[in-house]
Amino acid sequence: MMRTKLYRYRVPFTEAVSLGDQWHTHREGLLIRQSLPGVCDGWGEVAPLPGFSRETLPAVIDGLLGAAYLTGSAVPPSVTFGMDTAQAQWRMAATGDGALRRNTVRICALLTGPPDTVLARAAQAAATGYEAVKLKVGHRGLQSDLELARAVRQVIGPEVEFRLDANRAWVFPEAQAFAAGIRDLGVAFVEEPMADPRLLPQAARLMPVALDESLTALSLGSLGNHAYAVAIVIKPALLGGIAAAVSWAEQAVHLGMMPVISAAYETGAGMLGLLYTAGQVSVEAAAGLDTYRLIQRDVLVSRLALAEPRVAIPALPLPDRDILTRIA
Ligand code: OSB
Ligand code: MG
Repeated sequence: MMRTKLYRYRVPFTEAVSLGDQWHTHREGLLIRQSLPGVCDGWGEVAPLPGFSRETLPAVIDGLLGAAYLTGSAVPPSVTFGMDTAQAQWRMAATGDGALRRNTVRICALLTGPPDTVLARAAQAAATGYEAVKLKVGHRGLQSDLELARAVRQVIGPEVEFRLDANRAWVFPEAQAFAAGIRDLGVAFVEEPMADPRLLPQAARLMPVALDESLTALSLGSLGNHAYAVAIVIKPALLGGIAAAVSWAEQAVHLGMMPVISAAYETGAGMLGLLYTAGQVSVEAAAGLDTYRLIQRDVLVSRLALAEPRVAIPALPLPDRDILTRIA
């Protein structure tokens, strides 16, 4: 008999994390275990991201404990992602990694913290061989953001791919001023520059733009209407799981956009699903999985080795029962 077990976790971040308009000191979510004892076993993470997911953790728990997802109400993306991850593990254990196109995944270093820390991390990333770095902008004030972006480029040298993420910070004149300020910095893209996403096509005439938050409001079939963007940031937990994420990625490739697989602050259990997703995409872009650094205490017995420019897709994870509370 197939068994499903559900566990709840709550683990601290290493530093407060801003999501939407709230600061969070902890990450909370579920691990879902699907097994046929003696035959197959897989673990996935179901962890809606506050400020980004439409579903909430309590609603997901209700849905999983009741029969909601069996009887009509749509399965939310975070749940599909967890189920996909658990099933990917069975397949990996049973038949090997047949769906994977590569054994390693390139990682984009995420530069967080105050300016000094950002620059120190940027220098360290370049020195240790990271091929891409990402800096959040939009919250320091335009001049400070521009100065820091320029300093980061100085520190990483001309070869490292430089990504920016504004998380919808700007009105049009601000975006214009920012675009003018980064013109000579060789920025790969700016994620979501516009407070009003209807202005993205106009912004894309001034700077290379990537879609992130906007994707959850789009359908895969309409992505072609957004070919002004040079990249899309694909978060499987927000877009409906591993298979859906790979479909978004291949559609992006078809349209000439860079497909960036990215995290929604998953723990190690979810990171495995993200690595498995990134490994399946035909075109490799450095994946945004460096948020793992901010998970201070993982739900796995031993941490994944993700703090490197290129990481191996690891074997099956062993969750740590001491940090999990079984709820079903
Ligand atoms: O804005 O891209 C974002 C993580 C959770 C929610 C939103 C975002 C992120 C990241 C992931 O920045 C890290 C990355 O993309 O490199
Ligand atoms: Mg983003």
